Amino acid sequence: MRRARHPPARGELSRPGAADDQGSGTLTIPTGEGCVAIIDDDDIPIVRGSSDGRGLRVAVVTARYNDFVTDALRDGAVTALREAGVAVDALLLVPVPGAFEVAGAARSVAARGGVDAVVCLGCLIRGDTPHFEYIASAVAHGIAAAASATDTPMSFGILTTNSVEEALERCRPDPSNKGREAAMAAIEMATLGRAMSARMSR
Ligand code: DLZ
Repeated sequence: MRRARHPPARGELSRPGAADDQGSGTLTIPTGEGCVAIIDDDDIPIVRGSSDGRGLRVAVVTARYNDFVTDALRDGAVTALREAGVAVDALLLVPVPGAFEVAGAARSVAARGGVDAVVCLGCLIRGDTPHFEYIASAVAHGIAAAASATDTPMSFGILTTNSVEEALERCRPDPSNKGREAAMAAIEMATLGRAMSARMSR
């Protein structure tokens, strides 16, 4: 394959510095059949979130249905948020009846202001849940729409599993806990928003 090397000229791309900016190496960009441009990505501006939750206010909306799973997801999320530096009084727990109610509550809490991100938690188990696909799809779309309508990051920690066993595997009190993963995604997206505001308003 023919390769063209196109280092950008100095000054062609501006690159404001930032503490969270760890970009390095090269970036390979297809430019057409048989031709690839390799550029030094040190020259490309980058904005990214972090895992630092200090100063963030986060709501955790949790479905009570299947609470033998969702309590453990909530505990994983809260543990991760606290470890990331989110203060106790900057956390808000919002229990709701079931997964179907999660998006509405997430939207309500975000629309009232005062939160930087919402972690959405629930558990749908295929065998136990008639219309499983329909409900799962409604919940996913509802959360995406709520995040979009309120311009607030909302992470998706709704388990959709084939069995109780699969659900239990995903809520263990360890790094694989999906509540923990959702919490860290929420922090990254909230800090990404802050980083964008700081950089892109220049
Ligand atoms: C009704 C129902 C069923 C059958 N299954 C689940 C489930 O697996 N996970 C869950 O979070 N909620 C379930 N629900 C409850 C609905 O989400 C909702 O709370 C009720 O239909 C009331 O609107």
